[in-house]
Amino acid sequence: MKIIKDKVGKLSFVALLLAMAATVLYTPAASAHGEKSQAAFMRMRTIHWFDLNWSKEEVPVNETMTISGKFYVFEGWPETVDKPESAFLNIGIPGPVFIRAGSWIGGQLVPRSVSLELGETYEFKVLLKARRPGDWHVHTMMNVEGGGPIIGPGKWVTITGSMGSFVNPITTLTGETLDLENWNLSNIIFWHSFWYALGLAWLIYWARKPMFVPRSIAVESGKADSLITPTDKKVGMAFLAGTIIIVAASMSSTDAKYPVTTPLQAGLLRGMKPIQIPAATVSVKVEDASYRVPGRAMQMTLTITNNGDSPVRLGEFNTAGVRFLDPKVHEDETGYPDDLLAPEGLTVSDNSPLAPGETRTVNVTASDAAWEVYRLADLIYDPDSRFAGLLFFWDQAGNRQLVKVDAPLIPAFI
Ligand SMILES: [Cu+2]
Repeated sequence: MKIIKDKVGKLSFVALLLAMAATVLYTPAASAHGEKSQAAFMRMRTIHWFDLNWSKEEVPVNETMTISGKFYVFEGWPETVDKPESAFLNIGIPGPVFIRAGSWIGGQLVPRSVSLELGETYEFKVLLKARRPGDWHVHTMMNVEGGGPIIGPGKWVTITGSMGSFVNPITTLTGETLDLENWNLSNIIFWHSFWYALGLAWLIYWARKPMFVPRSIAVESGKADSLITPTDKKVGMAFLAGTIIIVAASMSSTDAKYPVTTPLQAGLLRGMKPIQIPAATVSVKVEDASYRVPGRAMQMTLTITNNGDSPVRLGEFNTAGVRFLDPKVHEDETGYPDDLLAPEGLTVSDNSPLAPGETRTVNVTASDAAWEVYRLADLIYDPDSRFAGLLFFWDQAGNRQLVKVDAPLIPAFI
């Protein structure tokens, strides 16, 4: 009877090990990124992405596309999120469906983390090379140390062709050309399997013996020494010595084969060049702002003063990548993602041109299902219900001005 129990115990232990191994190895394909579950204030009050352009909607494997645009590092950055002193310009995609061939901020190559200044606007570009066929949601993204990944707007891009034809050739500093996609793959597989097998052998060796309860009883009754036999000691020594010898030998053979190696480069790039935007000649004061839950609309009372020398009209309100437009002033021709664009979502009580020197108080409504779909309305349940965004004004000649707004938002439930 005892033997049967022991066997059952060992079997279930092995089953547990296999289950754990399977969990580690199983990685399901991600179908969404959770961009909508990121707190609304994170998307509205950290990085404002605008003038975005995805150069292609369909791209064959091995071909490249770019995502370019600008981002404004919001001046009223929330206290609860670490400042972007160490930030990394990234792309939000479900795994390596593209490889990043290069990224630039203000024209400078940024393969590393950068330090960004609050209140500044930067121009960026990311060059991507298509790797895995499928329909992918491609987002802009900024990884902020202590703040997490801050996701920007996403657009669906289709990659066509077959992944088998993907190549990623590079030339090393010693003049060797190799394909990073499968370079030394067999070696990588060998070492992973080897150490996995060795670890498993170690576990199985000890799992053959009585475990947990019998061991505990033996220890409590003062027979702990009897649990480890001289053979166990020899096996333990052999594992230890074997591991050290294998590591030392393989390391010296690797050193001999690749005498020149450089470490992975890390570190922080400072002094990113922001765009010099001329000071806005339009000033906006938010008198009040409320969000009407039943109407899925945000209402703002704005006092707008035109200190410039040409009449202007309000054409766009952009928050968290959702763009509300007044079609009489501005229409989007960039192929901006549909779900983030409300082409007629902006209503201004009086949007006749505001003459130079004139001040006017208007009611502005930004309404679209995106408030709920993108869960931006969740903002009203925050302990610090503030909204922020960018207002764009145009004059007759098509010159655009950008004005930032940041104010408390009061919900209305009726
Ligand atoms: Cu997405």
